[in-house]
Amino acid sequence: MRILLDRTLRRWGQCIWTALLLLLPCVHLHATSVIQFSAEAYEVAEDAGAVEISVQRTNDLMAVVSAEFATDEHYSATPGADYTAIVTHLVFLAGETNKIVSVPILNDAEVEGPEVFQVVLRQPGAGAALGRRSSATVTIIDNDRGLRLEFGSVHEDECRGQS
Ligand SMILES: [Ca+2]
Ligand SMILES: [Ca+2]
Repeated sequence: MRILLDRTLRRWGQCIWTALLLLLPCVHLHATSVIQFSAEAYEVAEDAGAVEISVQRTNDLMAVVSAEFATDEHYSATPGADYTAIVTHLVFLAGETNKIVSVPILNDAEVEGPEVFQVVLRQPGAGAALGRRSSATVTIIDNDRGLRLEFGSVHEDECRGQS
C-alpha cells in the first residue's frame, strides 16, 4: 500500500513539474505588453477638424505601461499649416487596451493634393514593447480642389479661342 502511494505521489510530482516547464515560456511571453497603432494608414478630410488615431495594447493587459506618441514632420504635410504637431505620453492602466489620440487638422484655403504626415510611437516604458505598427501615415484629403482646375481650363479654352 505504502509503495503504491509513493509511486502515485512521484507520478503526480512529475506531472506537476512537466506542467510548470510547459507553462514557463507562456508566462514569459505574456509578461510584456505590446503597443502599436490599430492601422498602418489613416485618412482624414481637410475640414474634419481632427483625425482620431487608435493605439492598441495587447498581450499582457494587466500591467500599467506607457509609450510616447508623436507626429513626424518629415513628409508633405506642414505642421502649423496643415495639422498641429503633438507629442503626448500615453499611459495604459490595468485592463486598458485602447487609447485614442486626436491630432488637430488645419483647414487652409489652398487648392492642393493629398498631404501626408506620419505618427510614431516611441520610448515604450517598463513592461512594454512596440509592435510591428509602431508608425502610421495620415493622409489629409484636400477640400479645395476643383477651383484652380476650373479657372485653368476656362483660361485655356479662352486662349485657344483667341488664337
Ligand atoms: Ca493643406
Ligand atoms: Ca486645402
